[in-house]
Amino acid sequence: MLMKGKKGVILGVANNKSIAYGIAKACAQQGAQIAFTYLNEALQKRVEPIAAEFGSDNLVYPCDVSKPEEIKALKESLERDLGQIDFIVHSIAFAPKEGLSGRFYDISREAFDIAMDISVYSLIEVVRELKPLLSDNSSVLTLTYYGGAKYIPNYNLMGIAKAALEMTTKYLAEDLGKDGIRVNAISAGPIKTLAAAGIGDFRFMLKWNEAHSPLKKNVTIDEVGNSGMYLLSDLSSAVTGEIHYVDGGFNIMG
Ligand code: 0WD
Repeated sequence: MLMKGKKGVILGVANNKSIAYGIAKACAQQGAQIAFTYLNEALQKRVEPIAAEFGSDNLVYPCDVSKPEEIKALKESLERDLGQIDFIVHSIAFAPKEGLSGRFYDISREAFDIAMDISVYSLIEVVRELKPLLSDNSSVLTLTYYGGAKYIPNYNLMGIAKAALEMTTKYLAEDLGKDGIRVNAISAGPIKTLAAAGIGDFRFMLKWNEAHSPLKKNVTIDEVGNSGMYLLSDLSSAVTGEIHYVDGGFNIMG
């Protein structure tokens, strides 16, 4: 029971294929108490049964991270229902479809701003707003992808957002280390989820990763979940500012 006594919030469960679902499962199995958020009413119907599955029926809150007032309301709700928390999982990204295929340099300012706002700035704002609730031995985790470190066909605008997210992870880690808060990212290999469906020729990415990674396989949300649980637990008490690859080793290949 590596997460016994720990309480936290997971943002970014859309359904039971979401990476955030894999992380919730691993944390719940190790005894964590988890609060969940949903983006909108359509997703509320998906997230509520998932929360119930993990014994969190009364810990489900709206939070569209593009709306500062919803982040503030989340803080109030968590304070009321959980008091202190020990972990935050940020498993959220969005880019308008025009940013996920075709020629990168055609990207509009509007699409660029939306992707950066939802996929990057939201991590900073969520951490800042929830900081008063974080215990002095707490852990923040976000999700990134190799397309933020190297060119990946069609990842385009999201690659720029992930590069910014990875540096955000490091700057937050430095800022918050003195308060006993660790901040890490998992760079997951490609997984077929709702968000992934928006990326041009995603099936090719899956095949390519499988064929060219040392482990010769694609990763599962359970595998990312287990690594996430480690980064949220005290097992990783000396780890912060890390971009931890959970990709079958794909990133080491030349
Ligand atoms: O191959 C993949 N699937 C990888 C995903 C490889 C490596 C990293 N990632 C990252 C994604 O970029 C994202 O940061 O993992 C994170 C989670 O993505 P996911 O699990 O692949 O996708 P999904 O199940 O769709 O969850 C992402 C969710 C959204 O789902 P939809 O499909 O509705 O966009 O992010 C949430 C939403 O629930 N989301 C928001 N939540 C609050 N406010 C917002 C928002 N404005 N926008 C999207």
